[in-house]
Amino acid sequence: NQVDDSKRGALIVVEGLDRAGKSTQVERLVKALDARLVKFPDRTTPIGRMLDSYLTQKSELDDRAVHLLFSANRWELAPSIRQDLEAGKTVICDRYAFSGIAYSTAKGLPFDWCLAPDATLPAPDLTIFLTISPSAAAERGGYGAERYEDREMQLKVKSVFEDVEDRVGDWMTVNADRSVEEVWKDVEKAAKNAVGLVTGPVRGLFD
Ligand code: ADP
Ligand code: 2DT
Ligand code: MG
Repeated sequence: NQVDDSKRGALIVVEGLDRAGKSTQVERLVKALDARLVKFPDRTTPIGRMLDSYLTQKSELDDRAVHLLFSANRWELAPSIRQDLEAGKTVICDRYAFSGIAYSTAKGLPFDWCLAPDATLPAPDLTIFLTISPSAAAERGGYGAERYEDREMQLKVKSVFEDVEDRVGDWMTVNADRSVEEVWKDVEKAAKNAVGLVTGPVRGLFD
C-alpha cells in the first residue's frame, strides 16, 4: 500500500435540500475515505452559536448580516481545512458555500452579491448535489421547526442550486430519491474517483 507523500487530500462537498440525505451519505464517506468531517454551519464556534440561535428562531438578524456570518463561519475554518488538504487528508463538507448562495438568494438577495464573500475559499474538487423534490424530502419525517423548513422556501432553494451548478466546475448531480444504498453507490464511486484525480495546489472558489 504505497502512500504518495506529495499528494494532497481532496475537498468533497455534499449539498442538497433539507432531508435530501446529506448527513447519511457524508457519514459513509468519512468512514470509507478515512476523511475529516466538517459540517456547515459549524454551530460550535461563537459565530456558529449566533447562526444556531437564528436558525432555531431564537433571534432575528438582517438577511445580509446573517449571510455574511454563514460565510465568516466558513472562513474561520478555511485555514485548518487547507492545512489538512495540504497534509494529504481528505475533507468532506456537509454543506458549503453553495448552500449559502442558494438559501440567501431564495430569500431575495442578489445572486452575485451572495457569491462574493465566499470567493477564494478552498474550492471543492467535487461537489455532490443530492437532488430530490421538496415533497419527497418532506415525506422523510416532515419539516421541523427550524427556519427555511417549509415547502415554498425549499422550492426556491432547489431552483437556485440549479443555477449555481452553471457557475462551478466539478459538480455532480445525484438523484437522492432512491434508497440509501442506491444513492451511496453513485456517491462512493464519484468520491473515490475525485480522490484519485487530485493534482496541483488547492484552488480558490470562483477563481
Ligand atoms: P439531510 O442531512 O440532507 O437533512 P439526512 O441524512 O439527515 O438528510 O436524512 C434525513 C432523514 O431521511 C433521516 O431520517 C434519514 O434516516 C432519512 N434518509 C436518508 N437518506 C434516505 C434515503 N435515501 N431514503 C429514505 N430515507 C432516507
Ligand atoms: P442543517 O444544519 O440541517 O444542515 O441546516 N444555511 C446553511 C444557510 O442559509 N447558509 C449557509 O451558508 C449554510 C451553510 C441551510 C442548516 C440550515 O442553514 C442554512 C439550512
Ligand atoms: Mg443534515
